[in-house]
Amino acid sequence: MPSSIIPDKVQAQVNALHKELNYHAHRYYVLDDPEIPDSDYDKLFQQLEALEKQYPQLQTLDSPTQRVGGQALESFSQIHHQMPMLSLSNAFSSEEIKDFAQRISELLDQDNFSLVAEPKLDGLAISLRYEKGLLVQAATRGDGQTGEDVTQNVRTIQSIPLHLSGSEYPEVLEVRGEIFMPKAGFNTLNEKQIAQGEKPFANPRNAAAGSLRQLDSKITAARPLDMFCYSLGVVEQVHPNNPLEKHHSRILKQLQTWGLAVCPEVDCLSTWQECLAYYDDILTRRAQLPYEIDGVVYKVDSLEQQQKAGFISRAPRWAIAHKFPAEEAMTKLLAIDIQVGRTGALTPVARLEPIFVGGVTVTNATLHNQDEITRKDVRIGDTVIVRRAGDVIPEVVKPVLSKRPDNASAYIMPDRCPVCGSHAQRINEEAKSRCTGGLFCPAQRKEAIKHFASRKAMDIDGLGDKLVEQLVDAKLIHNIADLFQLSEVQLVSLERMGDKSANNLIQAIEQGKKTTLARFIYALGIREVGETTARSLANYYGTLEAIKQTSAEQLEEVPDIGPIVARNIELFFCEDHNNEIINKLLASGIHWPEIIKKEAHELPLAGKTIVLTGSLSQMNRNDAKARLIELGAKVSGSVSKKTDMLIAGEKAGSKLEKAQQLNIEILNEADMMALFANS
Ligand code: D41
Repeated sequence: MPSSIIPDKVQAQVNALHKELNYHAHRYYVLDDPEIPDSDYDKLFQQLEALEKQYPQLQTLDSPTQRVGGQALESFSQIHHQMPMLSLSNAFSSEEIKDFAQRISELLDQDNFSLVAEPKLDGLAISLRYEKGLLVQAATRGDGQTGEDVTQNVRTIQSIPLHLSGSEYPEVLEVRGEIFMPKAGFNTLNEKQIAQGEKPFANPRNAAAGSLRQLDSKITAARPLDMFCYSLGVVEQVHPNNPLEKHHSRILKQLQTWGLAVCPEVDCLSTWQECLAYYDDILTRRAQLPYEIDGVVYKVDSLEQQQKAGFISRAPRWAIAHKFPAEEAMTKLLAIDIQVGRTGALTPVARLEPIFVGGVTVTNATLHNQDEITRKDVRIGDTVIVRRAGDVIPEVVKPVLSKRPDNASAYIMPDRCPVCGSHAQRINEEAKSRCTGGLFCPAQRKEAIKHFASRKAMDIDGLGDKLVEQLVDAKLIHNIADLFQLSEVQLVSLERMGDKSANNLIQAIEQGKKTTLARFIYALGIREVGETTARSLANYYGTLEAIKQTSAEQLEEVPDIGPIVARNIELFFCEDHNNEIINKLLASGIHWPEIIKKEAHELPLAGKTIVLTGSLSQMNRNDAKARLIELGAKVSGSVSKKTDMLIAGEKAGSKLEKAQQLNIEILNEADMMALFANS
C-alpha cells in the first residue's frame, strides 16, 4: 500500500542507500574497480526499489533506480547551447603537428608551454548540465549551436552520475565529453541483433549514435554506453572552497573528484616530439584499447595560454586532432577466389581494385564464409566498403547498393574444392565448408608444408611459400618428411634455382633438424594446436612419446587444453599415416634437447607480476607475453604497486613514467631477450 507520510527513519535509510549505490556504481562503471559482488549490489538496489514502491515520493530524478528509461518521446526538443560546442581542426601528418606547435609558440610568444594529449574517442560529443549537483539536461552537439535534448536517454548511462559527488562543485556546471560504446559491448549487442534477425551495426560509433537517439529510453537503457569527459561549458558560482583549476589536466582531475569519468590514457607532454611518440604508442595499442579511437587530440594545458591563443571561426587554435589514417575506403570487388587452408577450410577471398586504406594498399580482403557473404549480400562487380583496422586482416564491410551493376547476381560458394575437385562439406554446423580431399589435395599438402617450414615452426630459412609450391607442383615432395630427402641435384632442376641457392637451402634444411620439442609439435600442424598449446604440451610431458600415449581425457589436465583440442591431439596420433611421417622425420635426424621439468614455483619468474609496454622490434607482444607466462610470470595490463617489473619497448609512455615513480624494476627489450635466452 503506497503511503504519503515518510518516516524520518525511512528517509534516512533511502539517503544511505542512494549514497551506497552511487558509491558502488562509481567504483564499477567509472573506476572499473568494483568492491562488492554484483549480487550484493542487486540486493541494495532491490531494497531501494521496495521503499520507493511503498513511498512513491521517494522516487527522485537522481535516484539510482531511475536509470531504466521511462515514457517514450514523440520527438527530441532542440536545445540552444548557451556556450557553443566548438569543433576541432584536423591534422593528418607529423609535419602538421610540428606546425601546430610552432604556431602556438608564436601566438604565445614563448616556447614554454605544456600540452595534454588524449585519445580521440570515436563516439558523439555531448554536453551535460548539472545544477546544484543534479543532472538536469543532456544535449547532443548538433551543429555546435543547437543540439537535441537527450536527457532521458543519458540518465540511463551508468557511468554518468545523476548527482555529482561531494559538495564543493559549482552551482551550474556544464561538462562536455564523448559518449561511446565500448568494443566488448558493441560485439555483444551485434551478436544479439543478428540472433534476433535484426541488422547489426556497422561500427561502435553508429551503434552509440543509434542508441542515444532512441525516442524510447528503455532501449537506450539496454545498450552498453559509456562516457569520458574532456572539457567544460558554462560554469556559474564555483564553490568558495574549491575554485576551478587553471589547467586543463587539473580540471580533468577535478571532474573526477565530482564522480565524472575521464579517459585513463590522458597524458601531459611538453614538446611536439613527445606528441608524436604518444601518437605512435597509442596507435600500436589501438587494437587492445577497450574502445574505438580515431586519433589523438593535443591541447594547450594552461587556460590562460588557451585564451591567449584564441579561436579561428568555430575551432580553438590551442587544440588539434591528429587523426589516424582512414580505416575504411570504397573500391571495386573484381572477383571472389576460394583459398584452401591447411586443414581444408575453404575461404572466399575478395580480389579488389587496389585501394589505399588504413595506411597500406589493399588488394585482397577476406569474406570469411558463405553465411557472411549472404548476410552482407556482397556480389562480384559491387562497389564495396573495405575496412582495415590496425594490423587486422582487411575486410569487406558492405556493398554500396546504389552502385550495384544490373547484372550482379548473388554469390554461391562452389560445392567442390577448386584445387583438387573433392566435395566441399560443412560439418557440425561449422561456418566454413571444407575440402574433403585431405592430403590428397595438393593445396592442403602445400599449406601443411609451408606451416612446417615457417619461422615459428621448424624455421627453415629460405623455404618460403613460393618454393614449397614449386616443390609440390614438381612432385619433388609430397609431405613434410620428403623435405629431408631432397638433394641439390633435384633442387637445381627447379626454375630460378641456382647452385648456390640450392646449396643454401639444403644447409638450411639440415640446420632445421635441430629444434625444440615445442616447435616440432607445433610444426606437425595438429588442428588448433598453436604455439602456446604446443609449448604447454612439451613442458607438461617432456617427451613426444609421452604425448603420443596420452588419452584425450588425460590431455585435458594440461593447462589451457580443452576437450576439443585434446580430442584433436588424440585423433592426430591415432592416425597411422601421421605416425609414419613422424617416424620418417625422426629417422632423418630431427632432434631436440631433453626437457628438464620444473615445478611451478621453480620457474625463473614464478610469482612475479610483469607489465609490457611500448613497441618491441625483435618479437611480437603476444609471443613475449606467452614466453613470460611460460617462465612463471603473471602478465598484467597496468602498472600498480603490485607490479614487480616493467618491460619497456620503444616509445613507452605513461606506464614507463608510472613505473619510474613507483620505483619498479625496468627492463628494455634487449634485457628481455637476454632473460629469455638464459631461462
Ligand atoms: O575524444 C574526443 N572525441 C574529443 C573531442 C576530445 N578528446 N577532446 C575534444 N575537445 C574539444 C575541444 C577542444 C573543442 C573542447 C573533442 C572535441 N572538442 C570535439 N568533439 C566533437 C567536436 C569537437
